[in-house]
Amino acid sequence: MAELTVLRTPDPRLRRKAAPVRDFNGTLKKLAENMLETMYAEDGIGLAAIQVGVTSRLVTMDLSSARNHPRVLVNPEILSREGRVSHREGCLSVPDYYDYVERAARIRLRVMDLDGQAREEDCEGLEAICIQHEIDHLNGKLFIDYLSPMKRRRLLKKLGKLKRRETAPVL
Ligand code: GNR
Ligand code: NI
Repeated sequence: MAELTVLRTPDPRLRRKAAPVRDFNGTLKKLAENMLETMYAEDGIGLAAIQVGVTSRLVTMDLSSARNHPRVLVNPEILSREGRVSHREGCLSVPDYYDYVERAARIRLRVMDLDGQAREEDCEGLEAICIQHEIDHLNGKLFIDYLSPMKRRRLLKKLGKLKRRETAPVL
């Protein structure tokens, strides 16, 4: 297994749209394993392939507190949504920023496993929130896109400053 590098905003690669997985082969399984290792190393509850620079509709997740329930979602698709909830979110691609995002409280999901076997399931709570966050990644969307224009401007300014400081030339 190998740990992968997680891209951070404003990396334009986070804005690409991922394509459906069509080849259910060893390369896919290897990528899923490496994504799980990366997700655990970074203490995330979910990770989308887009975040490690791969434009495939592949997501890993583990919502258990013991971190021993790895899940792999291939080509996840929301069939229907119900209700609204607001939850404080964070993102491995947006370090050190957390804020409330409103999403559907319950979703019906169609998803495939690593062998291409499709099934449907109903999700709610943190699981439903995390899946919506990850599917957004697969469509090039970040949770900070939902912020009010004022909050967004403030955050982008802060990120811009951090970036400049990191790359400032040493005189
Ligand atoms: O680790 C994560 N925590 C989290 C908390 C609330 C809502 C969504 C998430 S996902 C995030 C990991 C991540 O960036 N996945 O894309
Ligand atoms: Ni994220």
